[in-house]
Order: sequence, then structure tokens, then C-alpha cells
Amino acid sequence: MRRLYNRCMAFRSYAAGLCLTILGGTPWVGSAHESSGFPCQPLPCSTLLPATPVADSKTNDCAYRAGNLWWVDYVAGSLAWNAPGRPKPVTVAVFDDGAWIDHEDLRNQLWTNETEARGKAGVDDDGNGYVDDVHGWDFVDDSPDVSPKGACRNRVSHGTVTASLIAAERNNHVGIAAPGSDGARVMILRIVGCEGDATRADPVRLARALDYATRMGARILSFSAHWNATTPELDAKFREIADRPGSQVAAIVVASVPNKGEPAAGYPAAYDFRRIVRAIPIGNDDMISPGTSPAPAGLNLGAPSACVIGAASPPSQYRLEQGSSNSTAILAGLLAGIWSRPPYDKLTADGFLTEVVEGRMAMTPRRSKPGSRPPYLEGVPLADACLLATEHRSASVCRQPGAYREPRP
Ligand SMILES: [Ca+2]
Ligand SMILES: [Ca+2]
Repeated sequence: MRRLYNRCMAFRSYAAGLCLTILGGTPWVGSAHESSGFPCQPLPCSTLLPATPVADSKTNDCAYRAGNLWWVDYVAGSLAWNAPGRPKPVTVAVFDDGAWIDHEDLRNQLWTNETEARGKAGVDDDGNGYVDDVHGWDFVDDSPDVSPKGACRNRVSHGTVTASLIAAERNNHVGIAAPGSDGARVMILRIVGCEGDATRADPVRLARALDYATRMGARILSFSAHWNATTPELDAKFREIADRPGSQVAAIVVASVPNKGEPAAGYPAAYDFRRIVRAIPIGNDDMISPGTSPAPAGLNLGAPSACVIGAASPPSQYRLEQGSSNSTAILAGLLAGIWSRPPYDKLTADGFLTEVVEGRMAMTPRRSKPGSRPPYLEGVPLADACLLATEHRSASVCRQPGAYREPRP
């Protein structure tokens, strides 16, 4: 990761360009658990956090039943499954390296462009400029096929992991579940590849993907990625989406804050915009991950980063991953899970941010312990769904608030 970052800076220095680095701790070299039964056997690392009872007895996904989805309970994500009222799913755009949409835990969780799904192959049925864009678009190769390409096919698909942490299918007996299982549907936008120029994000490509996501109804834009230089045009796009009052394309941008010792958080986390929600990576000990970059003050919420299981290769492989990419996806899925439920489902992006994220979530007494470097000396509020009224509110994570409080002098 450090090497990638240095490459990024070098590129910036001579080309004043823009570089995208996919985060994820060790997404390319992480431990493989592909033996029979994974992820349905209890994993040792899932016991590193304080034991939190499995909160939802009705959920049958094998990783949940095995106690491996501690990270769902850590953010009280199961409460987003059982809140009163019928969920109105929120579309979450996943800006990443594509995804294996045929995976058993993803194929029923996709945003679908119904006009194209019912339309004619090879025809731009909805006239949006993209032919056959059923579940998103590949902006690297300009294709409706959003699956990983080239060298990405031989690696862990970062975008498959993050999409599954947002919205993996629940109660299908297999694999994992996620805070947004019932409340999120993922739009797959491939904006980076694994070789050559495709590894560097083109600002024009990013701008097109932003336009597409907001035009097609995404209300949360999830970036488990960052870049270290920007352009006036890209700044203007993000300002319109994430800052301007009354914008017709307002959406919530969930941005990763890296934890590999980078001196700054990078974009889009570095933007000081009102609709940016930053994911602060939390490690196995309730601590902010060592090496977490400084980020602007604002809507910064902690979410788990380590020992997290996500979907990998199709049709049924899973991976154990760590890194701030996980935190970002989990936070995006949790926000969607809450936003999809009454009474919050009627709120605009600004209303949801003001009333729920800023007014309640950021006010929670549950805080992470501080990491070793500023500006996180006082910890960060831990994202959770305990604000939802639900019969399962007895989840221990809600009964035992205040993992960390700054000692009074
Ligand atoms: Ca179209
Ligand atoms: Ca599942």
C-alpha cells in the first residue's frame, strides 16, 4: 500500500494528474480461507473483540450463525433488519474495480435499471447514453459488463468484497449478511483497473461515473478508495453533489480514511463538504487503527476494519480481509439500512444527515479509543443502528454504551 501511495505521489509530481489507490489493507495478499466450510466455521480472529451475542436468531446465513459476523453486531447492524415498517431500499453506488455480480451473496442485491432489464439487447432503451446498463457501468472499458477485467480477474476482487459488505443477501442460508442486506441495493461502477493506465483514475472517467450515479438515483456514493490530487472540474462535481444546498443531485458521499500512515486522508475524504461522511477504521481492540490519516473535522464515524469476511470469487468464495475499505463499506451499508426504514425513509439527504447522522449517531456515547496520532485524541463516535426502534434493541452493543469516554481532568 505504501508503495502504491509513493507511486501515486510521484505521478502527481510530474504530471499534476490524479491517482486512485484502492485501499483495503491487504486486499491482494490477504489470507485465503478457501477450504471447505469457510466461512461457516468459527474463525479465531472473530473472538478478538468483546464477545457480542448473535443478536438476530432468525438470520440463517452460516457465517452469522458461526459467530463470524461480529462486525455486524458491533455496529448493531442487525437492528436495521428488524426495524418496523417495510424497507424502501436505498441505492448505493460502489466506485471500485468492478464486482462479480453472479456471486451467491450479491446476485439478488443489485440495483437494476428496469428499463434496460426489460429492453432490447444492444439498444439504449432509456436513452441515458449507455447501452444495456442493467446493473451499472464499466467506465474503464466503456462496457455494461461490470465484472473485473484483465489482471483483476486473477486477484481478489476488491469491489466484490466491498459490495458484499454493503448489501450481501441475508437469509439465503449461505455466506454472510451485511447491515444493508435489506435496505441497500448496489450499483456497480468500475472506475479503476489492475494494470497500466487503468490503475490511475482519470478525472474525466470519475466525473462521468459521478454523473451516472446521481442521474440514475444513487443516494449514497461509497468510495473505498482515495486519490491524492484533484482537478477544478472534479472539485465542482463533488461540490454540487456533496455541498451545495438545494442541489438536484445531492447524495451522501461515504469516504474512506486510510490507515497506512499516509500524511493526509486523500480525496474525497479531504473535502470539507457537508454531505461527506468519513469512515474511521477501528481495529480489533476498539482502537482507532494505528496509522490512520488525519482527516477534516466533521461527520467522522468509526466502523470495523479487521477480521471481516466478504464475498470474493464467484460463485461462492469468500475472503477474510482487513483495512479501511471494509470500514467504509460497512458504514455505507449501515446508513442505507437505517435510511431505508420509516420514519427516516422520507428524509432528504440533508435531512437524514442533520437529523440522524449528525443529530443522533455522532452524539452517541459509544466512542472508539484514541489512536496514536492526532487528530483522534478523543476517539470517534462508533457508527451503530441503536437509534432504530426495534424489538431487538436488547442487542448487547446497545445495552453497553460508552466503549470509551475521554477522562475528565
Ligand atoms: Ca441505457
Ligand atoms: Ca448470505
